[in-house]
Amino acid sequence: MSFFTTFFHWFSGLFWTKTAEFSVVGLQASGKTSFVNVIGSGQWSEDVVPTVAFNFRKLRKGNVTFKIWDVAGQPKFRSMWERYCHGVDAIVFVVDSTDQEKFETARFELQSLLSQPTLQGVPLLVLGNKNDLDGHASVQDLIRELELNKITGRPVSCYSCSMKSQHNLDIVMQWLADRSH
Ligand SMILES: Nc1nc2c(ncn2[C@@H]2O[C@H](COP(=O)(O)OP(=O)(O)O)[C@@H](O)[C@H]2O)c(=O)[nH]1
Ligand SMILES: [Mg+2]
Repeated sequence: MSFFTTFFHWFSGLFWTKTAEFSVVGLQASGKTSFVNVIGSGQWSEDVVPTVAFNFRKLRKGNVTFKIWDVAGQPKFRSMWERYCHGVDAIVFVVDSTDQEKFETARFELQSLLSQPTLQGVPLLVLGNKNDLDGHASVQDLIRELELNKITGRPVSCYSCSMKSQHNLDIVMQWLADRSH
């Protein structure tokens, strides 16, 4: 490599940003839009308008540009998840960890999504949201209920967090930044 090529690589590295693209899916009212709002603007709001179809958001943290698809969770939109998850660097699956009655549906939807051949190997991050509320499921509970230990062929992580108190969101953002390239 010539001096100039080496110099160019060093120089561009100072300004170059890396990119991580991910899709946020999960049942309705689990906190997907709240997540995107909180990481985007640091703003927590009690009233979130239910998402119709999807929102796209781009934001920059340090030298990482995040491209985020926030996909609606109502039953009629779930068939779109696969399309939005295709080709991303990570799938973020948000669960309301206080809504035990919906764990079975969440497991079914998550496992169906992951069984799509187009999504093979895509890393998965499961967020057990709303841990500011009493009676929320722990990470251990979520691993069992969503059968996360049966998932093979991709990296899987699960964190308990809260969009409201922003608990654990720093670890979550680091996990996502680590998927950038
Ligand atoms: N207590 C609590 N409520 C939350 C949290 N995250 C979201 N919510 C509430 O849950 C409801 C659904 O949130 P939203 O972001 O619209 O969910 P989405 O349908 O998955 O996009 C809203 O009333 C939010 O205020 C959280 O961490 N703690
Ligand atoms: Mg939403």
